[in-house]
Amino acid sequence: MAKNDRRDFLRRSAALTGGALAAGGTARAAPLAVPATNQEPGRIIEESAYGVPSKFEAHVKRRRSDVLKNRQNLSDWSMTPLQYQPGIITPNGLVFERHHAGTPDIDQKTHRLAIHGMVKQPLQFTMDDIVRYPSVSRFHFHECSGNGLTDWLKPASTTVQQTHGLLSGVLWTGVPASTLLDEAGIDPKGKWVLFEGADASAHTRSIPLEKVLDDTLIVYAMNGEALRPENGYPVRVVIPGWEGNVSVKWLRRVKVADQPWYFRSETARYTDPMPDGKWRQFSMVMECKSVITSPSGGQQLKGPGFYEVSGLAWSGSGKIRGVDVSFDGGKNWREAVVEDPVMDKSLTRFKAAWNWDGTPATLMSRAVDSNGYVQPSVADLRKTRAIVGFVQHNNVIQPWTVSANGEVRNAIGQV
Ligand SMILES: Nc1nc2c(c(=O)[nH]1)N[C@H]1C(S)=C(S)[C@@H](COP(=O)(O)O)O[C@H]1N2
Ligand SMILES: [Mo]
Repeated sequence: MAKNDRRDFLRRSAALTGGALAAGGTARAAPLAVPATNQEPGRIIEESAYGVPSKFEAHVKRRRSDVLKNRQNLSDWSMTPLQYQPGIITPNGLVFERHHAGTPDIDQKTHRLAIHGMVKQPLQFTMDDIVRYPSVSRFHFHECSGNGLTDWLKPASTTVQQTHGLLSGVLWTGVPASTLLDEAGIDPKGKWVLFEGADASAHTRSIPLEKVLDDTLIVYAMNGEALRPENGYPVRVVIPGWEGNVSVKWLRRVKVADQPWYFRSETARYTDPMPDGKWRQFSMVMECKSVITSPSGGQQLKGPGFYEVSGLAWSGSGKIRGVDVSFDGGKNWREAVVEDPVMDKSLTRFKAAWNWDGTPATLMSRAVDSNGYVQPSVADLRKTRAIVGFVQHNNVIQPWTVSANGEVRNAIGQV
């Protein structure tokens, strides 16, 4: 940029933002005081320690839901603090957890994975065997089908962590499931694949072979290190774009058959009520969804002026094509900037400049995916779904209201 251009750009940005002051800076001419940290040496390197965040970030942690409190903690979940996450990657210590019977402690040296059923050659793998196969690393969102189930029709939760925090963005590393199945040799009559966990729930799902061969991964690492115990150490399944519960953790068994098994997780659970009174099964794709993470519920704006509205969008059936945002409860919509990289079945970051005039406002985002599927309102979704009780697969538009005093509140069902 030439000098004049740059000055011009800065002047235009300042006009848009109303100057640094309005964006929260405290402009003072006085020189900075020299802090104590400038005057004495800091801590020395601890070679054996695993790095942890600053003690001043202790509020950034996974939390349970405030709405559904379990009396026992064995079938439980904790949620990702999306309001504090910049970008599209969730650090491993903040990836949400969901398990049906606690986290097992499994030694990778003794763990075994079996492939059997309709295959030419049943096989058993050690972890050493698995990591010898050519690996792939892929960015994918990870979302529980129960994400949002407490907040369909009226606000129950306060923060975006509680409304949308059964969601994380991860770089998964592992072996394509097709590689291991090829090794065993699939019987041409094979159509479905069972995945079973080594935890006390022996969590099990039936997955169509087509999806397994398409993009399913047998994963041993997340975000550059071994899986965390709570996320499936030493090995789990990751089925991109599908509801979290099909991504079986602590994987010990893969079986091929010509039909699904109709497990409890496919009959009594993980089914959705429909308007005609029937229940739909095998509804595994997580449809296109978005949410504004900043500003979001429980936050407090510091007076009128410039705000960068920012959020996450994702779709289980493709890429994010675009995101529209509204500041007036859906009367007017404006295109947000979708930030690179935009990847298949991955969290995507969007941003929009907003000059808040200090009057009450309602912020909403609406994502469209590469198939042209538009994120629905509750009214839209009610045409095809029955919303009664704690229903799964909630991908409706999330409104946040900003009051004149700057308080941001969950306004689901209010606009
Ligand atoms: N073995 C096993 N796998 C499991 C589960 C479980 O309880 N046991 N829970 C499932 C559910 S409901 C979800 S949403 C995801 C959560 O994965 P995470 O804890 O890594 O976020 O794991 C799935 N895989
Ligand atoms: Mo889940």
